[in-house]
Amino acid sequence: MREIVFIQMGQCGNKIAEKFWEIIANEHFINQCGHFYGDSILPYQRLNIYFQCAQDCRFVPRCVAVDLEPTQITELKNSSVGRLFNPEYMISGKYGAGNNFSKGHYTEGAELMDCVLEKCRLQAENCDLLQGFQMVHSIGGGTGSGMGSLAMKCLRNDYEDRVINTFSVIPSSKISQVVTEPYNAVLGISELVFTTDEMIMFDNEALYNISLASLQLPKPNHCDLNHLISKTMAGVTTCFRYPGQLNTDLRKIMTNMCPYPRLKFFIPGYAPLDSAHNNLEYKKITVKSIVQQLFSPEFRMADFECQDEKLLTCAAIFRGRVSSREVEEAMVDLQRCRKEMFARFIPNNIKTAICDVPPSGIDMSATLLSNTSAITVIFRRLIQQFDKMFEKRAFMHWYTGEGMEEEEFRRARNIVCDICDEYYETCQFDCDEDDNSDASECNDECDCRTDQ
Ligand SMILES: Nc1nc2c(ncn2[C@@H]2O[C@H](COP(=O)(O)OP(=O)(O)OP(=O)(O)O)[C@@H](O)[C@H]2O)c(=O)[nH]1
Ligand SMILES: [Mg+2]
Repeated sequence: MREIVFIQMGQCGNKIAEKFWEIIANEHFINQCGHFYGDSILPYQRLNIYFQCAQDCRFVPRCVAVDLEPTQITELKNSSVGRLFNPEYMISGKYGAGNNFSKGHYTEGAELMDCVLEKCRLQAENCDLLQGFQMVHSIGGGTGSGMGSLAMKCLRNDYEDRVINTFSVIPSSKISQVVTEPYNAVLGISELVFTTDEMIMFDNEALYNISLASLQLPKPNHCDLNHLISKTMAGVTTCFRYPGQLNTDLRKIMTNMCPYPRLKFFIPGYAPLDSAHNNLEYKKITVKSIVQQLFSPEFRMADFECQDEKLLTCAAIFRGRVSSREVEEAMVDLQRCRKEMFARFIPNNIKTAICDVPPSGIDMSATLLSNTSAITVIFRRLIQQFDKMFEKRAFMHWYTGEGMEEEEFRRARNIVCDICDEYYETCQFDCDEDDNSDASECNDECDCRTDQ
């Protein structure tokens, strides 16, 4: 088996992970005590990817839960999936990192790091053939950004040839009042870009907008956002969890999706999106409507106003009894209509996979990962907020007080700017090529807007 060790870091990471485990336990017919109650082989076949089989055929999530304060870990233990977890792999500190990257990276978090690494090592040793690590965290929090990036740095040293993938939540002032988040986020990204292989970025701002405008939730909260994130994570991991052909492990995703080593930031999408108030049972869902929604800006999970966005690569994973011909036609239609959006110097840059097993409650769904220049809009938003504070050295004493130096901030900012430049330069390759495209090829019937 190609097992994955899952790391859930900080409050945000553990809250999202709770939902994620709830969904995948349900999909794989694992009850609250960890026992398999299904009657078919399909959900059982690859259970070992995310679960460790313990005594009495009990399936235990192969995860390490970490937070520098105890509250969230206690909540996780008391949640509906709490009994699934092995308490020995739940680690908490006392006081938290106080929204401060440096506490997570250099002081409080560093003190607890040996313990975290030891737990990761034990989990890895219990695997037949470890494929890599996945971490879910927020890059706005002190623990999520500081300790999360430190953990990835240490794991990269210890497991050079394993794949490291993160699900990283980007902060937004629409849902959080913490002023130091742009510092933490820029510092976090500047570390993670060197230690991870692929980063799937969830922008809280976009998720908030989707919830408010498209799903019509009057006042979206973290729970609403986590509903969307966890469903998408379950979608992304479908190919690992069930037998299939494409992107069946972390390394294949990496190879297919990253044309250059530093261009490894993926924006996710999921369709059909729902909420507690927006019930899908009454809607007709077709392959065409799913594809339209996946690529429509109102439903993408990264907030951006990118006029000349270029999609370098993308992977779409369909679930349910969908016809591969219909999927192929819908994708071809889309590429024809939105020709300008796809980078021409990478032919066949859309990969699709189909998994017969639908998510529970609906007939079909799709998840998209896209490596797109639009990520730079988010990075620039963070840099702008970072610059405003850094210009006046606001809140710097919290960081220098823990031993950090101003130079580290400058370096981090430059690294994030360099990533933006690299995306920009890569997209210029298309301008160098002859443009033989003819927009009129797109027939009038082809409507790539969502019909939600
Ligand atoms: N989507 C989502 N975002 C969250 C959630 N909880 C916190 N956040 C966001 O994450 C950022 C704060 O990170 P936390 O995870 O609370 O912080 P932490 O990693 O525990 O670090 P410290 O509390 O500073 O030690 C803010 O931008 C929040 O909006 C959540 O459940 N879902
Ligand atoms: Mg916290």
